[in-house]
Amino acid sequence: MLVRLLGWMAALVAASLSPLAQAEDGYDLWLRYARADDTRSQAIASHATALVTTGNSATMAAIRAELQRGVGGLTGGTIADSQSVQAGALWLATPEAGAVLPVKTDGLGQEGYAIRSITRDGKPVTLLAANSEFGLLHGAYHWLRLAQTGASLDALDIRSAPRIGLRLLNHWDNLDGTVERGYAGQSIWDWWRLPDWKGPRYTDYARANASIGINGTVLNNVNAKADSLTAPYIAKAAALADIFRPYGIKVYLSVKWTAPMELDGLKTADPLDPQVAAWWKAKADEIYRAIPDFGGFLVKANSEGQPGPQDYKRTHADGANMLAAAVKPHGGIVMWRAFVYAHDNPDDRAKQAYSDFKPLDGRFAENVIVQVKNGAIDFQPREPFHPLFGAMPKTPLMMEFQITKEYLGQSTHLTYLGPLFEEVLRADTFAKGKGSTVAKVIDGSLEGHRLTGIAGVANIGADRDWSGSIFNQADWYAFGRMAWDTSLTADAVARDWAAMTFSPDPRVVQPVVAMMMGSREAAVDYMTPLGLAHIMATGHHYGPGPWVSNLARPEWNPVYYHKADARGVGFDRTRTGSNAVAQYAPPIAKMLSKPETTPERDLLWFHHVPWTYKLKSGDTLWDAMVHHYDLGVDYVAQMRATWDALRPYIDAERFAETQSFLGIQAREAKWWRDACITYFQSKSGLPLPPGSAAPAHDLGYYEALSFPYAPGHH
Ligand code: GCV
Repeated sequence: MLVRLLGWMAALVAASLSPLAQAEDGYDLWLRYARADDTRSQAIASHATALVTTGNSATMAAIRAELQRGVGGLTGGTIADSQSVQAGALWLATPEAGAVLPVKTDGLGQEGYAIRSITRDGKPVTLLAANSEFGLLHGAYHWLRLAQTGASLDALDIRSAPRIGLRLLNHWDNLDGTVERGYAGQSIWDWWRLPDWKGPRYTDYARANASIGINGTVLNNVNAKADSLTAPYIAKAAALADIFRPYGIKVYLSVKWTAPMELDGLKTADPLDPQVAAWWKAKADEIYRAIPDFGGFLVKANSEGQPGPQDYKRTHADGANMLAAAVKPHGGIVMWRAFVYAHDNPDDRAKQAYSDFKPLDGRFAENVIVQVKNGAIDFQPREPFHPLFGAMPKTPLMMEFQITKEYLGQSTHLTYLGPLFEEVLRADTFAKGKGSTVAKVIDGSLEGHRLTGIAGVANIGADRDWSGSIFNQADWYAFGRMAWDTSLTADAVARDWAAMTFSPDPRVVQPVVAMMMGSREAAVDYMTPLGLAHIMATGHHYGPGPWVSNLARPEWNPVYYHKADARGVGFDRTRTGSNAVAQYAPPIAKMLSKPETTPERDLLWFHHVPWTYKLKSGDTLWDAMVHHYDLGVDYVAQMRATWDALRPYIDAERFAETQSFLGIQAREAKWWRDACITYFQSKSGLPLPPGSAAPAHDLGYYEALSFPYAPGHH
């Protein structure tokens, strides 16, 4: 027995010395705190000789633990707690702690922070000042980011505060452990063993989110089950809320409209029925008894088969306001989704949310915020910004992005979403003249709203690496950073992420960022170039299915979106078609009314254009379309080559996974290209432009492919 044990131990020691043992599984995300080189390590240590803090709250304990972990990992040393400021100390202080701060905290709110290199009694120290411990927490993560990315820690003079109040993840996690549109395994919420078993992963989830400024999480799927509002599930949510609270993260729940009927046998869910309102009020009271800082409700109503107030001939505002009254005494809010389209409405799907919601502007209670997807259809690789942004000045609107890449290659394609977020946030609605960006709509500055928010549909699951791939972690990261500061560029965020995730070595950061920055455009190219949309195959939305025309609802069929025929391709949304362009402010509507003035990237979204239409480049639409498909495939080949050259700098495990996934992406980009070209060629009847390779198979081959067990589709 002893001999066997010794043998085992020897094997373990050997394993820990082998290069493979240094491989990383991605669990640590961007908070790896890998040992810095000696020069860097000394620089960090000299700015962290001691940690001066006051207070013993759980938040302060979390801050101290994170700084210990960070400095410890980066330098191999420790950072000692100290009562007094000494040379090289990190001094964390709030005005409440009684300190007379040499840095003003006005304007930093309850979450912002200032970091400044100062001299205190002749000693150089780094002061991190904030109005609250949550501000200190965010500031500590900022300082750790500087330490991790190789930035200077000298002469710091940083002030940062979020403009958007609610920065939330939306989990589409089901109570049975599956995740709708989740590609990273099962749900991280172990509902079955909660509230008793509270695994360490929940704390690491909170750390990761706090490190990028996320301050709330909706735990369950918007396609909600009433059961999540029963006492046992409230207790489970409360257990999570307890873990997240020290990190400044509040818990929210999605609710099912008919919960009062399903759970307590009420005869109706009519929002104007006093019994229904009383039920929700009592339910809210019950939740707040368990979770005093509960954030509020998220609602998907009258959308894709979900029940809602319209079933009782009431409006979305009637429904939202009734729920808002229930949570208001507790300071809660209601996030009411505008993602609606009705099976009995023959109008262009892209118009329906605006048509339903615009007339309700000004009719929502003050603690209601309407949650609008970035585009009018559904998280496509590219969509023009949603026309509701800028069109409801009296109503706070929050953004809904999708971090999980339902339509962008899911877990295996490297398609960095930072550029998508940036493109949408910077889009100009012209609602109040030039410069009325979507970012200004959602941060409340354009129309003077105090309730502001941004949500991202999470890409998190129980996979060891959280997000299904290492590079998908970047989308979670970018969402948080850009929600905190909408003026950040996707490029800057990618740099930080690459430096923290792999190495601050420029030989790593530069090529990794280069791969990332063009990757979303490449997916647009090999999937839906020039404004095409929603031509994914049925159900799982993974591969191509432009030919699909047999689904029950017209707007579930790709042919509805591209309308390809012998003459041309694209959806006419001008006056001669659905006139969706009229939902935009006049300067945009005018620009979009003609193909010549429409940005080419959105051309087929707004116009049905002849195959022989000449683009600015002089190419015909058909040739340009094929060219874009080729570009997308070529880009993936370049990413593979770039990644292969990074082998010496990346640990074996993460290198191999990414290499393998890029191989999948290369194969599938070609599949997308070939299938789409074959299909569209069957309409255009035109030859491929010179130099463009013939697709590998005929149309029948692509049409016959089927993937009944693709993940994420529940
Ligand atoms: C949660 C799309 C997705 C659905 C999702 C829906 C929504 O239709 O395919 O899975 O349901 O959007 O956002 O409500």
